[in-house]
Amino acid sequence: MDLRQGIGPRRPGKTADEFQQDLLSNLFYRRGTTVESASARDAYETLSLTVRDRLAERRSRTAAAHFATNPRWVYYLSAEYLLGAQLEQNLLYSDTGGLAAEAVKTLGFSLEELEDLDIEPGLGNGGLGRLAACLVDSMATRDIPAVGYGIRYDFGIFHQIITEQGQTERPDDWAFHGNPWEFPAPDDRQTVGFYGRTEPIPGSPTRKRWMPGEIVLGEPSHMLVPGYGTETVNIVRLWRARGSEASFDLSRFSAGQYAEAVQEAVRAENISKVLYPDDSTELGRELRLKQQYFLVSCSLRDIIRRFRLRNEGWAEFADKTVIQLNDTHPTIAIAELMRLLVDEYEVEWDEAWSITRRTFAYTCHTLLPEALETWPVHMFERLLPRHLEIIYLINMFFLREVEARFPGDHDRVRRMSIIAEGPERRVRMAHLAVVGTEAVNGVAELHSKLLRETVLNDFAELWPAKFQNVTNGVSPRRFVKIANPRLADLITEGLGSAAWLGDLEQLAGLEALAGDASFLERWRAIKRANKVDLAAGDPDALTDVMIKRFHEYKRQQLKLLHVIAMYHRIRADPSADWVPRTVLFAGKAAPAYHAAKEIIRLIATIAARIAADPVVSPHLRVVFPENYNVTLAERIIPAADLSEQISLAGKEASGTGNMKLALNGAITIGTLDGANIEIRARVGADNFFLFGMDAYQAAGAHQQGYSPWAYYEADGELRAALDTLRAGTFGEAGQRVADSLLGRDEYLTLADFRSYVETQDEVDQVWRDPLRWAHMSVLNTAHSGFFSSDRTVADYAARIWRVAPVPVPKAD
Ligand code: Z57
Repeated sequence: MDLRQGIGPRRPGKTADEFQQDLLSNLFYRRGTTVESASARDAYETLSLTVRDRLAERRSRTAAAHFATNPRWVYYLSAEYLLGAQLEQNLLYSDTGGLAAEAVKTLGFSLEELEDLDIEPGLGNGGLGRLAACLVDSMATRDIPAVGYGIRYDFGIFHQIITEQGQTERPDDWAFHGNPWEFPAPDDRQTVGFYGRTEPIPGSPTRKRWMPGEIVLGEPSHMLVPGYGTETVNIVRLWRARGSEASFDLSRFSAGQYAEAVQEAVRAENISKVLYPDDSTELGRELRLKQQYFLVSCSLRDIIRRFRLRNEGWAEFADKTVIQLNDTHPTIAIAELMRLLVDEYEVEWDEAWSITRRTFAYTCHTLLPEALETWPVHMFERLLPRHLEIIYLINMFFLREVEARFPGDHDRVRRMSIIAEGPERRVRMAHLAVVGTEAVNGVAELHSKLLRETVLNDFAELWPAKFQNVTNGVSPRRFVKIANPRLADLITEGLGSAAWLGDLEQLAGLEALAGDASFLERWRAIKRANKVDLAAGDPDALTDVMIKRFHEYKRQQLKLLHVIAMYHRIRADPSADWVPRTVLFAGKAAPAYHAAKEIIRLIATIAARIAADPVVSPHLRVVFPENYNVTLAERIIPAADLSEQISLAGKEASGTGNMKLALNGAITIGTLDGANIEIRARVGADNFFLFGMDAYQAAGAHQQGYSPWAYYEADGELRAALDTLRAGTFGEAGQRVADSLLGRDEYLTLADFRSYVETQDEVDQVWRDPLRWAHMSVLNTAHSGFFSSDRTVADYAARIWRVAPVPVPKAD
């Protein structure tokens, strides 16, 4: 029965007058200030609330439609979300940009001023976190009932400062001034246990009682995730750790030990204090495992609570629920669901295991061994004793299955075990993730293939049907419409409609315009205007960008060797007709990743040296805008001419910056790695600068006696670049980078150098023919429609989740 009987809250109005009135009401009644005394921040908060109300109204209709339908749900579990700034996106998705721009003028501010105050929740490191944000956007856009679960870190990814000394880090107190986009939901708080011991339950062979030694509260809040061009508004629910009431020690307080009285609560709250700033590497710290279990435990209980709103028993749980694990970080969920079912809800083991396996799916995002999480057994045992017991049982049944399929193949059993034996036994989370899920996917064709052939080969032999590919994608709203409004307008004009924003394959229609000289001129003018806005050097220079986390496998060092080669060439012949270039690097290095920080330091040194060199600086400029984040990406990507995707083949799982740049008309120079291969297949080999060895050549190189010195000896230009570094011309960082390259050169930088430089020479040649370049640029945009995250989500929905959209009725 609907108790409201047709009565509901007054809906926010659609007219300019109503928007204006709502803005003033919010200023007075929610912000508690007046027009006369409103600060810019008052105006920002008030505008945000006014926009948020419009989405909240849609949210209430979405929740009602979902409740009525009792659909199959997607729950996305991710330790990271890089949502980006909220105001502009929410204006776009609520179609209130025009109303807002007018209304805020009456408060004495411009929309741009207020956008500058917007928060950017940096709750992630890089590609994996941004992918989570693009996927939740596209799930809402595709009307898929979904919740994204994550952690509300007090401190997000650190704020980076660049000096000539390299990178320094500052804390990112992202919600210091509050977060107007967030709804706290304290009534949905959960209780999470850690440590302690387990006890058998008499008469039950599999059930156990776990008596945790520490109890922490998880308090949720959520942010709204609107769909584009639809009524759906989903949520991302973020958990924050709090001490329980019992963690306040009254007796100590009474004894005057004030700090000691709260120390347990402080310890509890540390769990969601800070994001670990490592991308694609694992530290194996206990607090990180605590974060992971905290996210999982809170989220699973919330999922079960939501299931129970419309369903009884467990028979339908796996039909109504799919939980997607974003990498191994939330994989402990497999053991936790087993624990909840078996110990708390008294479901038989086999039945619980059947439910669990059918509920989960796992996305793997890497091939790097150092990114595959393993936890020391002794740490697990201390922190999560019951989960370790459950993992042992899962492993026992699993290894029996392996033994039955491959009798006598003891080595295979050892390789596949969830527990790695050795001097320090470890829990292999990727193995648990494969064993406990219905589907496993990689994030680009090559990556999925290499997963099957290498790291997960044994598992792919056992369960071939489990392994799939779902190529990543990016949100065209954020990375074209919002980031590059000029280009978006030209595309809409060229295609005669804005429908491409919800159906990106329509970009193919631009092909018909790629031969039109006046269209190409406008295309060029937009790129130039975007460069003027970015203000990172001569807008007529070729803007060559490498924007991504710093990691040796991504090979920023290769780009640097090319920069040094260009520097030497210009100095040798200053009056030649050089193609002017601005080389732009941006990105963060994990604070403890010394080799990556040396590379940043070296870039800073070379940038300064070139800027001070009157011979070289007219032709070549190196810039390093600091603190790369989603907002900065939105400024750089529209201004890029050349997209550097130069990882060693077989190391970059997919890449998503490569997609954003191609969509914005940058031409890729890249290896046959990750999604580069699919970009090249779509935009055409003629519109992509390919270089370097392939993944199979790369994989064999070290065993075949790879020697960086052979390349050093054979290539004079390479030798000159390395000798300059070795001589200390660019400081100690340069010497250390050269030592590493001439030492082992793990990522075969020297082997790919000649091919890279030759291809860069080709880039220069094409650049000298501006219309040819523009033509290639248009074709990159035209044929990148596949890389919409709307397509990615459609793939997951059809092949992995098997969910149907639930349309939300329009307001009457
Ligand atoms: C991360 O950002 C990625 C993989 C990881 O294992 C971790 Br941990 C963090 C990245 C990959 O390096 C990219 O190639 C990929 O495009 C991205 O995840 C999204 O799938």
